[in-house]
Amino acid sequence: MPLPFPILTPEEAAELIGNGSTVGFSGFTPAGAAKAVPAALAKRAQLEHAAGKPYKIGVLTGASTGASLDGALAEAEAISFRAPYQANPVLRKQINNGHVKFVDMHLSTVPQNARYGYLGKIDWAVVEACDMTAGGGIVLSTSVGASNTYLRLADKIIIELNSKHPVSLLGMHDIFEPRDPPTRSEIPIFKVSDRCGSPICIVDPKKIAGVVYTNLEDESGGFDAQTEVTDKIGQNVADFLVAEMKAGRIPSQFLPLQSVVGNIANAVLAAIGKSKDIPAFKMYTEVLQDSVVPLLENGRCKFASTTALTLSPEAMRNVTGNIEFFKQRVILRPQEISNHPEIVRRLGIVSMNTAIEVDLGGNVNSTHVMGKTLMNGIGGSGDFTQNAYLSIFSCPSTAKGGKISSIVPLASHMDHSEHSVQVIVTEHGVADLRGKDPIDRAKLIIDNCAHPDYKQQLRDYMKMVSPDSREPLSLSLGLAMHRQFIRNGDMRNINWEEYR
Ligand code: 0RQ
Repeated sequence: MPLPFPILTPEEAAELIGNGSTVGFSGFTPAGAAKAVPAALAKRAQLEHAAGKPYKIGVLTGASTGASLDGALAEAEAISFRAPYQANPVLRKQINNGHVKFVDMHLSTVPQNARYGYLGKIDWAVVEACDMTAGGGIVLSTSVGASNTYLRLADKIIIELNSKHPVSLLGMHDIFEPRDPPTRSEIPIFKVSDRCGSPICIVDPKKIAGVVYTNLEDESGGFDAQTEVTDKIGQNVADFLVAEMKAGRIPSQFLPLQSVVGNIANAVLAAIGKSKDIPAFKMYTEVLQDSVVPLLENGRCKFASTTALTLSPEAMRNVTGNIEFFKQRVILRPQEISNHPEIVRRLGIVSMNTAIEVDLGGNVNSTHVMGKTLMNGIGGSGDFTQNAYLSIFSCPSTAKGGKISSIVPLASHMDHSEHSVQVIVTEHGVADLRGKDPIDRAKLIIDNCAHPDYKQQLRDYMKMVSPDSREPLSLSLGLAMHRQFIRNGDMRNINWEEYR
């Protein structure tokens, strides 16, 4: 039976969305992101601008998206406001030069913030689906993110019905939106594989302004090849987890893992996957990336709960080619649930996230280079870190060919505090900060994690911290390595006296 909704071209859909609208798009990473309508909105913006007319929209999503959404809209200078996360170089520049307002948020909190109106009125939801019904049943595609909430809150809806994604994805999603306080009850997930919601989103069909038919692959790229440094970090994390199991602090059946997206995360998962001492494990995470697909296939990973299938086209073909197998092993949840503090704490998750820099107090900066320049955003790293049973941060000990130390006296921006960060890992080793006093933590981080080029200068810094200070902090020298980098382009061989 044909759908009782107007069939629109992407351009016709874009015509409906007026200047100044706020749009909730699907997409958590490029997985499941709307593609055709945002690309048409970008073209429309260029035409309007060429005619001397204003055209910008507020863009809400689950997390980062792909080239057709953040990329095209940023290039067309069509974004006025953006939340909650991005990873696009053009947009990043516009945020950093103040042309686009950006709110960096814990991803689990986005739907609730939208419900309470902190992100403004949501005029449109533009959401990718793999199937839909005449009655307003929507089968989402390769991510859930915040789509279920945007579909419910938006005045009007446009569906991108993407035939690239098989309709047999039906059954992989578990859509559950908690009530708001004071009537919220527990979220009934007690095991990684528990389901508590519906396989589809149900919307008021009167809100559906049209359907745009597409046939487009997700714009998720592959990853850079692993390097010696990322391999070493991965091995250090795996060895640490094995030692924790042997010490009885991780039970023999293991605990669910959370891991971010990226090269380091890929290397960590590869090392855990290969370890003979780590039993088959489960993941409760926000992004499932390529490295997990073979681990699911060979049984090393028994089950994965996520909000996005961030897979390269080849890995996606493996999944869709064997969809019934993967539907028994993967659940796609809303980001409000995949990252929910209640579940993370209940399941005893081991969180594995990535740092830009770590300070000697154990505080982590994941978002801002030299304290001011936004890289991507906090993403879900805070949702997991604050509530994990065991929170691990990894990073290479240096950046920019050794000119920047990732271990610094004082972080130039703080995302994860010493109260939540438990373990630091670089290619040189592991600093287990649990149960340690601040000064002992600082010594451990220098001894075990700092690059040899920086060990002595960090030890010299510690000598200048007042002996009666509880914290490893000199107010005058805390940011001296950053100041030297801005002045000379290199943090090495600092003369501390110059900065006193
Ligand atoms: O810059 O690209 O110009 O070379 O930061 O660093 O080492 O390639 O590592 O890609 O894993 O990113 C923390 C940014 C790490 C990421 C961060 C520069 C470095 C390079 C990238 P170039 P690497 P990664 C997903 C989960 C927070 C949010 C989160 C992140 C670039 O993991 O955004 O967890 N995490 N999201 O050179 C200056 C330093 C630096 C530095 C690294 N100390 N100073 N530059 N870089 N350290 C959320 C979802 O969307 C799903």
